[in-house]
Amino acid sequence: LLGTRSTPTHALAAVPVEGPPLTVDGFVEAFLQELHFGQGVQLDRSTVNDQYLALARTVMHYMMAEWLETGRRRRAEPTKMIGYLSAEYLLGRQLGNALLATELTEVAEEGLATLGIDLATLRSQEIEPGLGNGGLGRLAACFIDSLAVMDVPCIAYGIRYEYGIFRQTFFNNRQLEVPDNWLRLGSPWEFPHPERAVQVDFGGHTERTSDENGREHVQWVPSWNVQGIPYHYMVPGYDNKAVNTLRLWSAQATDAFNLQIFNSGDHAEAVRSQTFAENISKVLYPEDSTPQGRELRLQQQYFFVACSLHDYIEHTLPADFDLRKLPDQIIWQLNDTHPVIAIPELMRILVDVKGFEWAEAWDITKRCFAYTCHTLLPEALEVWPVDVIGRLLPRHLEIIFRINEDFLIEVRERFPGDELRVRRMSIIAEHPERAVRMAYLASVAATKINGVAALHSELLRDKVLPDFSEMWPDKFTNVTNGVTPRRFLRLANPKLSELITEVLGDERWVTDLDRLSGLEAYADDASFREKFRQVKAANKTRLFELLKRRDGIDVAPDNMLDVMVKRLHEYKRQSLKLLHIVHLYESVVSGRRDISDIVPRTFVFGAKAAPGYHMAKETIFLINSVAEKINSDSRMQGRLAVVFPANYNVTLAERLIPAADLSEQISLAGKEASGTGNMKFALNGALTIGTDDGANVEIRKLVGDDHFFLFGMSEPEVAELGARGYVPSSFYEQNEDLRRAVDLLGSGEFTGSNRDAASTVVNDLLWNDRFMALADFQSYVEAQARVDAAYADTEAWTRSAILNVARTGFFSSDRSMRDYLDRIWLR
Ligand code: GPV
Repeated sequence: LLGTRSTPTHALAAVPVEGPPLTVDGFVEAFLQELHFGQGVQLDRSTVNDQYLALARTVMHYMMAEWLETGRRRRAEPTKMIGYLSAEYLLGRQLGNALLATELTEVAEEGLATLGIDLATLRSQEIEPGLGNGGLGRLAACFIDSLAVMDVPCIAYGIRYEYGIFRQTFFNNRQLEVPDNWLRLGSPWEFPHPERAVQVDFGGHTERTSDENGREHVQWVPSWNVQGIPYHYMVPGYDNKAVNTLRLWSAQATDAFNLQIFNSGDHAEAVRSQTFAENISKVLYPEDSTPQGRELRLQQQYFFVACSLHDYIEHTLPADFDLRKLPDQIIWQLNDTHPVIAIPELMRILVDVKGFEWAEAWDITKRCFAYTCHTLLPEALEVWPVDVIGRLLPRHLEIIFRINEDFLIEVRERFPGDELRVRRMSIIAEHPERAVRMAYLASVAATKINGVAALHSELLRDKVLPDFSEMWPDKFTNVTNGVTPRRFLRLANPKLSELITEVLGDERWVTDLDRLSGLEAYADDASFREKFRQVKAANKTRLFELLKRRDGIDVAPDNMLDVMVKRLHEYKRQSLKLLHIVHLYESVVSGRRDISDIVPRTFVFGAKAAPGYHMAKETIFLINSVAEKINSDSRMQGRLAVVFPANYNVTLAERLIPAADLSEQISLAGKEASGTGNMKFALNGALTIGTDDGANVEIRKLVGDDHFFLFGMSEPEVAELGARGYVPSSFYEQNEDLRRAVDLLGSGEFTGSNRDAASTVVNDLLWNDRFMALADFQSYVEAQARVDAAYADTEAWTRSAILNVARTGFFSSDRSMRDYLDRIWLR
């Protein structure tokens, strides 16, 4: 293979690199160069796509200079590095952020205008790289943004899926999935390095030999392999000249493997083997918080992890590096369990390849990894059947068994005679089939284990991994999630940003979000409140124009905008939101309430369902059906509306969130690990209606009870009701509003008198309702009435909205990164 360290030219002094001049003329010249010599087209013949690609490449020239300089500076003074391992990065569009980072936005706008080109048009040409499912992937994107902004050395590693998260469309109110061919118009933000390819082995068996000292050596004899080609993405900081690297791996057939078959005359087989190899990075698994036990997924996981460790050890570290010092140089952060196979992989490298004794290798490995858990749902904890791992990675399975053996000895020493505990804690589950519990493997090896919000970390310690926290209390810590203020405030909400900068006097808040507290004083300033409302109104107009263009949806301009956007999942309870809407509708059409008593609202949903998640898809169908009925009912005109734009993604989030009045965060308490959408809404001046769950707990504490609509059972109350035995139908029977809403939903009223279409969801609510929507219904409806009353007092509402912005600076992902550095990475 061609993978190499840098060639001997390093003896030559590095030449300082400079980007094009930061002037309008300099920019225009660089842009035309790219158009002519990059795209091979003259301006008068160029398409919007030509112009977009040339613009992206031009901006990259500016970033590239800083990227090279960052690398040079870091090599001169090596410090400990973060190796972020994540199977998902939900990046969103790159252009706006790159322009912001290079301070080129105005220059580009002006320069392009002199050529008769509209920057906004080029920005909307970009297809966002949807290389993630939802919260977990978006969190990774926020984190790497913050690390660059803080100039912390980090290489983020992942997979360059050829197809990202599917594009959602609706047909007859049902979700259809269209493949996301995001690379089809070219992808200017990446550059491949085929000369840095890494070979990844799979399958086969192991062989044992002893040397003259009687020491056993294990040799893995794999049966097939692929190669990983790295694609580099620059991750720019902000106003600090630092640019980090995101390295995504793409799978290809190895040349040797191909050639062998090709030469044997079987051309068809050669093509087949190539297809087989390339399948590994072909498509993102569209599941969110549910494990999908497909062998290809394990191949993906091992593929990117093996490439990444090899890349770091063989290509990034100096050639003569003493691996005993590895923990001083790198900490691998495991973004949930998807990359946990890195643990036995590092052991394999140290013991089998580098010749370390097991004990020393384990001592090194234990100090190189930290593990973040992102869930509380037991069914979302990944397990891999022993026979699947054994077939794909026989040596790794042996290593896992050995780690487990040593670990269980330790458990027996600590808790003599407690065989029940030993069985509970074993990395290998015996039932229903022998399988590796990846979260346990991670917990045994990691220096630190963290949850993603205060409540989550507590429950993780006490309910998900109680035996592990008893054994190693100091391993457990919390880092509350955060979101990047660059993308989700500065870029997504330019009008609010301008207003904030105006009153705070400068833009330092963009990298120091606690400064938003300076807005507190203005909450009582009537003229400021008026400006704040104008910003919100302008953001609504901007959103409604987009929805008109994008989906042909008309939205009444003056309604309260009530938004629930997130993946569709039962625990998130979109069905509870739906029950509330149907309840309002029913109370009007039945004549029990006058429509004029209801504060005019537009309900917005955005949600993708995993293609194989039946209940979630039926819920989407039901939401669309209810929307169709309500929106076409003349009695509701301008008073109640439900809109559900298809294909909620980062790009749409950036328009939706700044326009929202009310943020729906209504998961059953104890189920949402954190949530991060909740933070984005609060920072953009929406008020939250929410349960005491995930990061809602911390949001409420910071903004204050008077500016947050709390409802529902607390986590201990949920546990108690569960223990008593929850009977949803008893809530149905005892609550007339609920009964009427459920009955209407199940009657076929919304589904063309086809009762069956609604029955999946309605029957589940009545007879199962695992996430207790019916139990929280009354409390939810009451909280919504408080929302109506609060919204009617415009000045007080605006004041609350301003205080939400002023008090949520804590949720910057810059703060999350500081916490990781203090509590995990630099400990
Ligand atoms: I596990 N999360 C996700 O998006 N996908 C997953 O597979 C798993 C977790 C989410 C959680 O559901 C959110 O509560 C959390 O805010 C987010 O991860 C980031 O931590």
